[in-house]
Amino acid sequence: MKFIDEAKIQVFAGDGGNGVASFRREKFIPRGGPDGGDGGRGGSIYAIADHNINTLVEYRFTPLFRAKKGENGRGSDCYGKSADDIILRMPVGTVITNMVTGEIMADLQHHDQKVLLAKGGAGGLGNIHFKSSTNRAPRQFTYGEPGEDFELKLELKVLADVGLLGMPNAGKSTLIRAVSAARPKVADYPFTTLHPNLGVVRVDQDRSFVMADIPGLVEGAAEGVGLGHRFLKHLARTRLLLHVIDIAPFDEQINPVHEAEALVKELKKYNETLYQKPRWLVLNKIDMLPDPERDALCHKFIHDYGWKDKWFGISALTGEGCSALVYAIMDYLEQELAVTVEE
Ligand SMILES: Nc1nc2c(ncn2[C@@H]2O[C@H](COP(=O)(O)OP(=O)(O)OP(=O)(O)O)[C@@H](O)[C@H]2O)c(=O)[nH]1
Ligand SMILES: [Mg+2]
Repeated sequence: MKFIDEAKIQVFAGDGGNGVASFRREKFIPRGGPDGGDGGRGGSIYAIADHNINTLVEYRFTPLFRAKKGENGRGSDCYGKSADDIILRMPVGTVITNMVTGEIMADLQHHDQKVLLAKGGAGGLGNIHFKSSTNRAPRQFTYGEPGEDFELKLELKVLADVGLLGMPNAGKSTLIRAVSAARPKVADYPFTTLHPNLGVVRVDQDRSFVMADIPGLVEGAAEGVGLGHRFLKHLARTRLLLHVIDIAPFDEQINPVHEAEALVKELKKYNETLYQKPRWLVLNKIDMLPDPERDALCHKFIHDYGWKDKWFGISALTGEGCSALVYAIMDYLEQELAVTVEE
């Protein structure tokens, strides 16, 4: 299924049913009192997070939801029936924004989380409520209240601990395949990955983290070159970025150091916060380097690039170095979590 990460919808809660003015009419009761019932409540609209759903695609096809009006009250003390609520199932990670005010109405973080989007109108009152000692035959009743309606933007921001960042063909999808059960397509042409993929990396029985593979980024992405940079928003909530670099490009003209610099420049252009996020370098495709010089070539890259932080040399294809990488990530995430909890 195609991965859709944005949709606009309109939701209309139902109006409340009207109350009614009515009087008891029975054969031997000449002046029966008021018996007009209340109107029913209009249907409300809720969003509920469901981890079995991973796209907003259906909201592209059905962008409008209208809950029913509550029934009007009737005579003989009959209350109108309330209308059914509408429940919209959305992926975990969906952020719902009011398009008019810009206010965030919901941020669905866990499975089964339920949020009211538009409240159905209350039913009106029937004339039974207006009876008093001075007015035994009230003709008053009230109308049902209108239901709320909103224009909403839905945005799916995947929830991953670690995000992969890199030029097309760097081997991001190959890496996520090597360390998780995710099976994104891998091919030797750029922009194989067109939508984000999530993989659960199981380190041991009860330790795991989620990795996100996103489409490749190229120089000029901010200006729309390639697939642009809008996919970077999926990295917004990650705690660590892995910058995957093809250390042995097929084309001799390509200088990995320049490639890495160009990518980071795009990252910075996109968003300073993302740029400031902890980032490790992953030098991929070391299997392509001549064996005796492997280490020396990796170190040369790190030196030329002027990198001071953590880095790993791996082959996503053969799996070399991947488990060391995975354990280091797990340790880092656990430590970082411990610090956050202490604070
Ligand atoms: N020799 C070798 N080839 C690799 C390695 N990792 C990936 N490749 C190859 O590089 C090509 C691109 O790999 P992908 O995993 O599709 O790259 P990507 O970064 O996901 O690319 P996009 O989705 O286009 O951004 C494929 O032909 C892979 O088989 C590696 O460690 N060694
Ligand atoms: Mg890919």
